[in-house]
Formats: sequence, structure tokens, C-alpha cells
Amino acid sequence: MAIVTIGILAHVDAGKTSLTERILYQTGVVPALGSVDKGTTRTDTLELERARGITIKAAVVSFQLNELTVNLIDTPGHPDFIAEVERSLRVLDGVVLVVSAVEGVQSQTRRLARAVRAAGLPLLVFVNKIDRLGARGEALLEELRRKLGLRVVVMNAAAGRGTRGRRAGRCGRPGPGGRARDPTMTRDGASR
Ligand SMILES: Nc1nc2c(ncn2[C@@H]2O[C@H](COP(=O)(O)OP(=O)(O)O)[C@@H](O)[C@H]2O)c(=O)[nH]1
Ligand SMILES: [Mg+2]
Repeated sequence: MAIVTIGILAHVDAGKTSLTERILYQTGVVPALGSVDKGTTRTDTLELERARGITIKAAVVSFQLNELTVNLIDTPGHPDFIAEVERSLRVLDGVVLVVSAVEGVQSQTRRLARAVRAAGLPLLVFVNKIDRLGARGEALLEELRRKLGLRVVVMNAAAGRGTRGRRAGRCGRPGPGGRARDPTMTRDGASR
């Protein structure tokens, strides 16, 4: 049976644990969506993690997608726990790098992107927090190119950035709630 192991990486607070929880919910693994703010996610299980709303240890969750077994690793974003992240890289088939559409590329993001490139792993950038005021689109893509040296291939687009009514859809097609032309989701090709 095919197995794929994916690491969710980012600087602290970008939304790794929230994204992991959302994936588990959308794939039907968990019946209710947990919240980091309420201490109810599946991957922040240590008492300290739940109390402080941060991830300290990398946590693995597994689920089935038809014939495929997916292992998702939710990693800590705080620089103090970078060793835990680097340990995780060795077992990964690919990485999802979460970037906040508002805060953008942080120093930890650069460090992680360098480590991912050194490990030769495929990288998908997930742009999060598109609902927040100040969420960027094209300017963020430029930042990813400039600061991370990525050759960006846009896969998704967002409509209604910076509002609660934001929608993500496939690039060049209308989003679920209207047209979504402004690209905010990217994937790395090879390094330039
Ligand atoms: N507005 C907004 N807040 C988010 C989003 N994703 C996560 N957050 C919040 O950002 C904070 C950090 O999220 P968390 O998943 O713990 O980030 P992590 O440190 O990368 O694991 C929490 O307060 C979340 O509720 C999002 O898409 N939009
Ligand atoms: Mg976390």
C-alpha cells in the first residue's frame, strides 16, 4: 500500500496546527473541528501545548485517502525547537510550508526553506490567514520569490482577501463564491 509522509512547516503562529486540524476535518478523520485557541486540536496534545496554544513536539497523524495512507507531521515553529523539525525532515516525502498572508516570510521561514531545499524535498507553499486585514496577494508572491528564491507556480487563487467572505478556488476558475483571480497559493518548482 502506498504511503506518503508530509510535514507541515512554518514559523510560529502561521497556522500549522490549525491547517493540520482542518485537513483532518475535511478528510473526515475527525467529526468536529478542533481549535488551537480552545486547546482542542488533535496534534497539540501535551498539557503545555494545550495550555499555551503552541506546538512543542512534532506530532504525527495518519489517515487513509482511498488506497493511500497519509502521514501528516505537525511541527513546532518556535526557533528553540528547530532540532525537532530537522529530525522530522529525514522521514518526509514532501513539505507544506505555511506562510501568513499578512506577516509573510519570517526569518524562521527562510531557515526552514533552506533546510527543505538542502534535503531535496518537494515544497508546496500554503498561504494562510487570507481573511485577515492586510492579507497580500501578488506582493506576497514577489516576497516568496525574492526572500526564499522560489520559482513560484501559482495553483490557487483567492477572492475577497482581508474579509471574512474570502474564498479560495483553482487558478483561472471562479472560486466557490465568485471569481477568484488574485493568486495567493503557490508551489515551488526548482530553485532559481
Ligand atoms: N484569522 C485567522 N487566524 C488564523 C488562521 N489560521 C490560524 N489562525 C490563528 O493563528 C493562531 C496560531 O495558529 P496555530 O495553528 O497555533 O499556528 P502554529 O503555531 O503555526 O501551529 C491561532 O490563534 C489561530 O486561531 C486563519 O486562516 N485566519
Ligand atoms: Mg502549532
